[in-house]
Amino acid sequence: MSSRKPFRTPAAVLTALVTLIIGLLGIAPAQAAVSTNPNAQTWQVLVGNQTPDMAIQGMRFLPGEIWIHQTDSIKFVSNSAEIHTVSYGTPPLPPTSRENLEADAFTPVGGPVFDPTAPWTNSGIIAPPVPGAPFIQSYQLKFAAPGTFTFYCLIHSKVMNIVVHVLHKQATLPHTQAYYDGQASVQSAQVIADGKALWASTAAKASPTHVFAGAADGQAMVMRFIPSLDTVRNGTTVTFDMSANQVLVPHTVTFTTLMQGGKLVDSGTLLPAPAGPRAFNVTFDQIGRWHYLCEFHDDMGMVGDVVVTP
Ligand SMILES: [Cu+2]
Repeated sequence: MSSRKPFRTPAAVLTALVTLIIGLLGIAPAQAAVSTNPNAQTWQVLVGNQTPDMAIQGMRFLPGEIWIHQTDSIKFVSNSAEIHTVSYGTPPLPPTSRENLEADAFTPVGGPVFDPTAPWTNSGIIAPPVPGAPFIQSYQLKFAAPGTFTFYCLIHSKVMNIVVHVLHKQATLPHTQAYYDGQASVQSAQVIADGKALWASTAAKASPTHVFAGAADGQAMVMRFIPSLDTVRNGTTVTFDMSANQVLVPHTVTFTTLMQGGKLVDSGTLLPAPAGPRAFNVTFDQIGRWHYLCEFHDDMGMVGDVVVTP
């Protein structure tokens, strides 16, 4: 089950993609003049971030803006369990279906030198290693010509982007890698704080009969059931609610042993409205402790229990 997770995650963002591919073209012209500048530097950018328990996932490049010289390179490095891409331009398949999105996200396009005149550049999936999955843990791109280029994550839409300013070789750069590392730390902490606040405000709205299946805003996702441990009396109906997700992350409520009508109780894929069913109701009719999980995010610890008392 968990091995399917990375492949199923892109389904999440189906509708988010509708707004995604607009306005990213038409930037600077390129000269194919890659020199062998001995002073060329490789800069590092982190892709995503998370808390150590993976409960909070950040949808940010760290830093989100960088100034480099032409002939320099950027190494984008996986920094969270969630999958991401480094992408530029318009993907070949319109993101109107999950299949198209997966095909675009999983297919690397472009060479080691960035070509801003190409319609589409894509890293493939950047993520920690998963057996059998074609994930890369880092992605290095060299920049030949000056210009300003906005890259984004195809999985999480244009809200997760990085602006790359490529300056002429003789220009003075405003910052060092150490500065960007500091920026990355500050921005990472901001994202985590945002996720914790979102988690707390969602918990304040929850009750034993109203469990939230995750929460997400523009930059942080809480990969937890809120609350994850629930106690109700037999006969109670519990609503598992998707409405705290403001981005189109998918979750499931999949019980591992609770049977009703001869089959395991399972919500199937839930998406926030209007993309899909926004809630799943379960009326508990058996005393016991019932474990459930999110099929997409159980690897990140998105699991729960409902204790049903007489
Ligand atoms: Cu989930």
